[in-house]
Amino acid sequence: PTPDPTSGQTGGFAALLRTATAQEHQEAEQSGFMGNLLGGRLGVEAYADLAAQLWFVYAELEAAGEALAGHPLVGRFVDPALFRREALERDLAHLRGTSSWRQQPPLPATEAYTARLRQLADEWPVGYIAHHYTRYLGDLSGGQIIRGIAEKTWGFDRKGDGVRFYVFEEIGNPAAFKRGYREALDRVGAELGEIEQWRVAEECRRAFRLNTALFQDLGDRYPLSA
Ligand code: VER
Repeated sequence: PTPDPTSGQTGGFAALLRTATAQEHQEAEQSGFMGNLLGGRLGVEAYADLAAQLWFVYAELEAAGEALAGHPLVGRFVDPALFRREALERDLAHLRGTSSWRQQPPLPATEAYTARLRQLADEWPVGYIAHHYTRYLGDLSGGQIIRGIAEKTWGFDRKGDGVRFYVFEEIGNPAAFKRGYREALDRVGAELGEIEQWRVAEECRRAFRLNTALFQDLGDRYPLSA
C-alpha cells in the first residue's frame, strides 16, 4: 500500500520511516535466500557470499558518510561507532582466507545499490539518511537474531570472527543507541518538513527493495529446490 500523507500519521519521522517500510521489511525478511540462510538450509559459503556483497555496500555507505560528515542534517547520523567495513573485512578474512575475499566481484544488485548510494551523496544527501537508517538500525535490531543463528549454524565463536559484522563493539547499549537515533530522526524530520519527510520515507522503501534485490541475486546463486 502506498503511504498516505493524509492518513493522520502521528509520532514523528522515526515512526513514519518504520510504518512506511513495514511491508518492505516483511518482504526482505521473507526472501527465499534469507529464509533459507536463517533456516540453516544453506552452507557457510552462502553466508560468506552475503558478507562479501555487503562489503561493497558498506564501503560505499561509509565513504559517502565520511563525505557527508559535515552536512548539517546528514552529518548528525554519521558515527564511526557504526562503521562496519573493517568488521566485514575481519569476517571475510576468516571466512575466505586472508586476502582472497577481495577477488569477489559485486553482483548486479549490489552494483545498483552502491550506484544509488553514490548518486544520493552527490545529488540528494538527505536521501542518504534513508539508507543509513535502513542498514544500521536493521543491523542493530534483526542483525542480532542473524548473529545468533550464524553462531549456532556454522559454529562461529560467540561475537567472534565470522560474525563481527553483527557486533557493535563501540555501542554498549544498542537499545539506548536506537532510542537516541530515533530522537535524532524526529529532530531532523521537524526541520525537513512533511514533503521532504515523505520523500525520505520513499527512499527508505527503495533501500529495502535494493536489499531484497540483493537477496534475490544471492538466491539465484544458491537455489534450493526443497
Ligand atoms: Fe529487520 N528487524 N529483520 N531488517 N529491521 C527489526 C527492525 C528493523 C529482522 C528482524 C527485525 C531486515 O531483516 C530482518 C530493519 C531493517 C531490516 C526485528 C526488528 C529479521 C529476522 C530479519 C531477517 C532477515 C533487513 C533485510 C533489513 C534492511 C536491510 C530496520 C531498519 C529496523 C528498525 C525499525 C525501527 O525503526 O525500529 C526483530
